[in-house]
Amino acid sequence: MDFDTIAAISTAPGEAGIGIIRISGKNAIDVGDKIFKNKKQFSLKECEERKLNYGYVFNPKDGKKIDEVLMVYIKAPYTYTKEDIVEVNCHGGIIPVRRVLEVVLENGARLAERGEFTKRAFLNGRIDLSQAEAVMDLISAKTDTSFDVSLNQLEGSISNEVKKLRNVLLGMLAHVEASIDFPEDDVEDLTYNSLQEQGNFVLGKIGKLLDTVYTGKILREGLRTVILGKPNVGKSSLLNAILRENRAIVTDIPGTTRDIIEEYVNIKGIPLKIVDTAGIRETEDIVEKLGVDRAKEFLNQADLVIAVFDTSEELSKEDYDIINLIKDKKAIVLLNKSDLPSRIDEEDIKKHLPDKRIINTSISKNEGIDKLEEILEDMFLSSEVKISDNTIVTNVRHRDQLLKAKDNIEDALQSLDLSMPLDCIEVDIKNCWENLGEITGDTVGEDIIDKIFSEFCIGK
Ligand SMILES: Nc1nc2c(ncn2[C@@H]2O[C@H](COP(=O)(O)OP(=O)(O)OP(=O)(O)O)[C@@H](O)[C@H]2O)c(=O)[nH]1
Ligand SMILES: [Mg+2]
Repeated sequence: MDFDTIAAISTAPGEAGIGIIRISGKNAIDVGDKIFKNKKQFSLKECEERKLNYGYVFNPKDGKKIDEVLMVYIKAPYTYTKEDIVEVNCHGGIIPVRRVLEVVLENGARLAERGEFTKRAFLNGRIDLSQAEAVMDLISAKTDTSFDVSLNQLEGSISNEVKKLRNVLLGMLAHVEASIDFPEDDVEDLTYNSLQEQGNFVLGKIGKLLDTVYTGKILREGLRTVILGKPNVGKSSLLNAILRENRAIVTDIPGTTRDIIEEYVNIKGIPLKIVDTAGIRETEDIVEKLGVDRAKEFLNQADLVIAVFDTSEELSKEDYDIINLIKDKKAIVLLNKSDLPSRIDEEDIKKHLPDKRIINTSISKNEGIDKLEEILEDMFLSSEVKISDNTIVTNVRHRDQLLKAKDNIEDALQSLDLSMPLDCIEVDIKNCWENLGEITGDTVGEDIIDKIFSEFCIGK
């Protein structure tokens, strides 16, 4: 496509060794040519393509030097955007990059919108929409695992699956068309059977992709983990032990933590968004009461609860309240202060929470934390989904499209079961084909494209 010329600062703002200004579009090389001279007074076009050229950027209006730079131009189509591209490596730091950008904008480029370079890569057909989305995920990845999954997606893991399914659906549509155009009774039976077989194949594959959504969500957003327990059992001590820093205040006064404390931590590749809460108890103290309410709110949104009990004391009413609160939750139970004589019968807890993993810990002696981390890994990775050999759906938009596609193919299969007329079935198959096409961007509207790229950062 024939677009105008855009430019933006592609490196993060702040002081750094170098800063990069990127220019893309049909006049990119002209713009670069106007503002660059190398040491022998050659302009950019007189220099070799695809080579970093040492020289300086100047203002053509008054000839004043702006910064010493390395500059390169690369001709379309073998570039990120499939357009002519110029990149200026100037000194990092707010002033040099801003001054270079200003002179670029004065000489024929316009400031790029968020994600506009990647949007052009998509519109010019170098990558599809799911790959463009992967670019953003790569940049914002918080753990190695989520980075790896995004890299797979950029290399086409989702695109390939979706393309295969759309091909099957297209075959089904062709079959339906042919049967409508040339109706013969014996062929019709065959048509129904073969459509059913292929429809089930598509449904199965969509189901497999949807199975990965939970893992994908955790990789993307982090496992929301709430530490819960009555006051003084060692919740804040646990947070500190996991973070390996003294983040939360720890004292032997019950009711020390009043507000929630939220931190990110990476445990064996699993991103955890971990929350320490105020100890749950009935209290007249207004501030503490608010803290307890917030703890309960967070509990509702949690993917995982770490429930802490103090084994050096007998189970109290508050402990039983906690047990009730976590019964139907994914939870790990810590019996803490195991360095002190025990007054809790583990069997009693097991009786009330038969399906929960229980660990004895002494957080102050740093015992049992490894075990907790192992169990976390185990719980997370023992699910059906193995990250390494699977296409993982991490994107909510993809999930929604898959759910729609699933509904449509299920409708089609049901209609086939009831031997409904083929043109009714055709509509559902076509819808499924379109739902999947929205993932790769083949059938997507402009509004959705704009929305996706507006969430990108400037300069990407
Ligand atoms: N003996 C022993 N003491 C511990 C252990 N873990 C924590 N403590 C102590 O228990 C007390 C309470 O610890 P905190 O981490 O503040 O407990 P909390 O659950 O956050 O308490 P609140 O914020 O009041 O709800 C502190 O004096 C800790 O040093 C342990 O494993 N053994
Ligand atoms: Mg605390």
